[in-house]
Amino acid sequence: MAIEQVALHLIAMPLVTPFETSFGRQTEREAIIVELRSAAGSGWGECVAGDSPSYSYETTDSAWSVLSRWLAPAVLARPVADLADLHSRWAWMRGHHMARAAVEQAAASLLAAEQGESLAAFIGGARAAVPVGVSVGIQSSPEALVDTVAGYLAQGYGRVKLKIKPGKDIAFVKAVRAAFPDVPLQVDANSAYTLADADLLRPLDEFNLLLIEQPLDHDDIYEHSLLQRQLQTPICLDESILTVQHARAALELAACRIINIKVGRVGGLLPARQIHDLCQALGAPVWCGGMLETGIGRAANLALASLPNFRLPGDISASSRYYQTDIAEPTFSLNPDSTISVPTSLGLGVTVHREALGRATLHSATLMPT
Ligand code: OSB
Ligand code: MG
Repeated sequence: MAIEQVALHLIAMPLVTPFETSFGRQTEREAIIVELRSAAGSGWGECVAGDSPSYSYETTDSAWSVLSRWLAPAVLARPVADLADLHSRWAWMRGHHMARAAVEQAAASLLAAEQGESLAAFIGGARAAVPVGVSVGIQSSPEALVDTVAGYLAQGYGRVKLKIKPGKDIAFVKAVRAAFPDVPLQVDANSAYTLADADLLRPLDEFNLLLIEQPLDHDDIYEHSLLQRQLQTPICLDESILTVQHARAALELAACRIINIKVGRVGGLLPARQIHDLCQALGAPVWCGGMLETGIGRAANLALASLPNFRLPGDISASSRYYQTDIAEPTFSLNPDSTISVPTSLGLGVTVHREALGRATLHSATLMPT
């Protein structure tokens, strides 16, 4: 499959409700949409890097640079045979996984369509619908959090993730657990604690949580292994797992028992599947994390989460939980059993709405073979 042009679109989309984590409060989502133009039409990918280097060192600025200077020329250089061929072209490069993943997702969508398959089938997914939950930002008080959670439960979400940070943790989780004794519940600290806070975290064992996500530093697998020994609740790593090697180290050191897989963080669907397969072989469940994606990234997340070892609900909520108007159609809605259906049409399974994309776009550039 020959790629004739690469278009990059820097977008900004207002969130329906601000999203607060231990990094800060976000009211808008910046992202780069990657469009690969071939004779068969456009393939689309979403680069999930944000405007600031908080969750990751990658930003929309760093990704724009790497995409235009290195990744676009690599994909334009000669026809793409398969995903392994594409990855081999940037195997020399360090990091910048979110930038790589956006190109890979767009190429995977085109390759899947060319083979007459949905993206899910193309990567080996099997399930028609995947269990999902909702990730709830930090609220001003435990009462406000209980109200917010009640709203999402009323919409049908069957699993809730609460963002926590020091001072906004035990009382908040306790209030939600008291109000909803049976709801599957988990927390995400986005690295807001240190090992010295183990006494602060241990009371979380009382609330029957599915997992505690990324309590400690983003690049400290070792200290997570020390913390896991002091907790009954499984630790799940997000920020710490960028590669298959990290996943293996984390599981063999017992730094976690569960891994959150995000396509952007690990550099694409192919490396995501490799981490999925390793975790399956080692007996550890995985689940699909989210980065407040538009419909483009969400479609890829659903395809990924249809693989068999995605055994916990994903952070893949309905489109309306994030955006008033999405840039892709159809939008995703929640089924009554707290699942979202995996797209079955050819390729990515969503169509980009050019006008909506245009309205969200701050800046575009088109790159061609040299
Ligand atoms: O840590 O999982 C995270 C969003 C942006 C950056 C990091 C994270 C998140 C979420 C939101 O938790 C998940 C979603 O897309 O609903
Ligand atoms: Mg997380």
